[in-house]
Order: sequence, then structure tokens, then C-alpha cells
Amino acid sequence: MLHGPNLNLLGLREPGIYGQNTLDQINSLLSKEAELLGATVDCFQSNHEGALVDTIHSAHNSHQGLLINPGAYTHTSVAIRDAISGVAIPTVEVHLSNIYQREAFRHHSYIAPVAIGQITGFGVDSYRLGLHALVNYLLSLNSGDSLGK
Ligand code: CA2
Repeated sequence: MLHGPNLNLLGLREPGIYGQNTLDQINSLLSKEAELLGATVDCFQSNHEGALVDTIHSAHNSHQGLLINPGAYTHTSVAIRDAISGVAIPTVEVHLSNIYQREAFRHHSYIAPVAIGQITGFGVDSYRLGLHALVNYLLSLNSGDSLGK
């Protein structure tokens, strides 16, 4: 699970847009949910684009899937998009808010074309739904059916 810039402020500022939960609470919810699914999750947050790129690279041989809320880098970062595409780790993009209901500059995601899919607008539930989608996708790959049907 990669959290992008400013998401360390969750629960501490702007609860009206991003909710009351802190990043630690989201991470612990994901760990518990992963356990139910027979998976494990490592969580990392950074405000620095290069650190996020490095972490995506280092996941190459150690992690099967990537859940990412790229924060504002969603709308700007060719580097994060190229890193995801370069390591070819199945990726689900998640957002707390519905980026399509917000300012026009948030309507474009550089990440979406290299992700399996995107879940946006369900608050903390976006992360839980994203984890389920990712694990289901990985299980369907292992069962030899890439559409999961
Ligand atoms: O809705 C989301 O999850 C976003 O990725 C959040 C980003 C925003 O730039 C994206 O367009 C949509 C912003 C994260 C900032 O988080 C804060 C949390 C508390 C206080 C201030 C910022």
C-alpha cells in the first residue's frame, strides 16, 4: 500500500473532505482485512515523488500487487506511472474522494491507464474495496483465468 503526498495529514486536517480516519487507522484496517483474505500488506507513505518511485521499484521482487493512493501525484506524475508500468506489478488506484466530482484538474489520472482499475469516492471503503479487487485479481491470475470469471 503506497500513500502519496499529504496523506499523512489524514484525520488531522480537512475532515470534511477526507474523513476522520488517520493514516495509521487506515493501515491497520488494511492489515486486518488482508488477514481475512489470507494476504499481507506493507504500508508506506511519502511526500516525495522519487521515494514513491524507489519503493515501487523495490517491490518488484518482493510484492505481488500494489494498492496506491498517489494523492496529488495522480494528476501530475509521469514518473510514478512509468515506475508502475516498468515493474509490471498489478496495481489498483484508490481515492478517498470522488476525483470526478471535484475540480477539473483532478479529473485526469496519469496512473489509471497502467492500473487494473480505479476506486474513487468511497472514503476509507475505497481502500478496503481496492484490496479486495487486487486480491481477487491476483487469485484469478493464479487460477489461470485473468478475467476472474
Ligand atoms: O481523494 C483522494 O484520495 C486524493 O488522492 C487526495 C489527494 C488529492 O490531491 C487527490 O486529487 C485525491 C490529496 C490528499 C491530501 O490529503 C490531506 C488530508 C488531510 C488534510 C489535507 C490534505
